Amino acid sequence: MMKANRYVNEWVDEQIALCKPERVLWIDGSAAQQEALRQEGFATGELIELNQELLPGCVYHRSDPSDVARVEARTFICCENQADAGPTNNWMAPDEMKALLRPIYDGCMAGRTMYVLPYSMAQLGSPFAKYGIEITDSIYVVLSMCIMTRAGDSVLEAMGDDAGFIKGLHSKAQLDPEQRYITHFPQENLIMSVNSGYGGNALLGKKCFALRIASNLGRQEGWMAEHMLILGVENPQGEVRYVCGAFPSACGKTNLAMLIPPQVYRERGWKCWCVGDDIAWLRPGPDGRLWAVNPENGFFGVAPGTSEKTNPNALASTKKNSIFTNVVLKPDGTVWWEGLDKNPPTDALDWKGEPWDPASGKPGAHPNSRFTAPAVNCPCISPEFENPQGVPISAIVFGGRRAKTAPLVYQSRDWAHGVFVGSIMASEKTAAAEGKVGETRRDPMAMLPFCGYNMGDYWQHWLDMAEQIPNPPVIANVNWFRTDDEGHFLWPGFGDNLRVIEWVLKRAFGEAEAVESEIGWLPRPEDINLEGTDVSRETLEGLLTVDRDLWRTECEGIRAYYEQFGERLPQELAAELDSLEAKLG
Ligand code: OXD
Ligand code: MN
Repeated sequence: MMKANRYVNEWVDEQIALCKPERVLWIDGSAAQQEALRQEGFATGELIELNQELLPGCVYHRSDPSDVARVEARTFICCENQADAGPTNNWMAPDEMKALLRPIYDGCMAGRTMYVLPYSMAQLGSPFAKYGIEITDSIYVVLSMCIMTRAGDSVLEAMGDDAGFIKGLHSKAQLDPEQRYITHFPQENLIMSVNSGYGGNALLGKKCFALRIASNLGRQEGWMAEHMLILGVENPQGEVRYVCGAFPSACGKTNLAMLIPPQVYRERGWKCWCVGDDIAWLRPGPDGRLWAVNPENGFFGVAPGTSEKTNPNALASTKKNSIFTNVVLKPDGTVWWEGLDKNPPTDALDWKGEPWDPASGKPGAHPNSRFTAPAVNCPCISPEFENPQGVPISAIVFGGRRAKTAPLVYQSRDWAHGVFVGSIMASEKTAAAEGKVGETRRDPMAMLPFCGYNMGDYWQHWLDMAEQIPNPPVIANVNWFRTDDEGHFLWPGFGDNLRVIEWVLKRAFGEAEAVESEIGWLPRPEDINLEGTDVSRETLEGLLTVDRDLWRTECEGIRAYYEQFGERLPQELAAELDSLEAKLG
């Protein structure tokens, strides 16, 4: 067993004194230790073994029915000044939050094992890499973190004598929703999460560290932590160009990250490679371009809707060494969820563990049920996935779900305008989400729940990055969800989205034409390849129109949204909005 450095040991000892576990187990990253933990999980019922012939290495887990999603209302940024957390984050002063949490953690691991898990976000030894220690009392969390990150002794070794690790204290405690807190102390690189066992709240490497804490680190150190997929697009000449994409939930982000080119593209030799499905860490490279790594090592994907048709690569990723949470459990030890196929099992258990009748109208899998799958399982995982230097980014696409306002695609005029385009991202609610259908939720850069400091300062950081990136990626906005007057989608989406990405990437290399509009550069209809689709030229023309009246109303909404940031709103963004309004007349 590798010995941790004294800073790690000191911090762990303090947490032992607070949580008072019966035992402490350091996670070494070995297969044997993980197997022993699986066996223990089976014995206590925390885990259920799945059919080892059909799903080798796979296990099943149910979370508490009150604990199935991230809890934004109970997620806090605890920095000294409330203004530094900004109007879009919950805030509490660090001392006050710690005083509130102390009694909740006091003795919370009595009779339990405390697991101490060293992990790395990004490839060990990469210039991007940051190391963390997660303390937890959940075997599910340990096994999930071993999939989602590089974990174990090798991380302690890479840390050496460094005191600069990210501290994460997690306990399921009593799973009490009233005492559930997901808290971040950016000034101490500390995360404290309690009373939840759900992945997004409990796998601290993901949203808590790789976005909320890392966004702070990026600002201090001159890089960016973003809620973005990373996709490599290989053209018939064998050249691979990389694009990052930020989308709010329910906009097909995982599908885009694992896109399969349309048949006519495949026949010509186009290929797509997944580097990341959720998070990108971006740094200026010595060549003046922006380089990206995916700091994670696995996918924590939404199961419902994932099928052989919608995303065969994601499905294939789950066929071994994966964890399924809150899906339907079939009597043969395999799993099912809505949208997997058209044959719901009739003799299975639902996500709560109760006998399930597909005719009941109740979903068998929770709508936010998940798979946790190793990235190496993905058939289209990029050969550059393990490259510690990352990949050079030629384009960034922002997107949302807009029935009418946003065209299929438009390109920003320059970096500052691109930051504006990201800052005004919005998505209309679907029936699946809370709130009124059609209501827009503004979600700048898809970072609304994940930006660990004032969003106004975050935009300023984006603007300031320009100086370090003389050769910046182009920035575009895409909208796969435009509808006709009857509400039918006009664009086929899925693999056909490559047609739009192709234009964006060609723009980055000066290989495609565009026309200027009030909102930015638009492709001419002939610039989007429609070969092999049944999208007509007229439909495409319609998809590329900009309705001035809608955009004038949009500007009012943006102005109202911007207002809450007061003087933290960067001047340049205020100027972009003024200029857009002036253009619209
Ligand atoms: C996720 C999310 O789980 O964005 O990735 O909520
Ligand atoms: Mn996400």
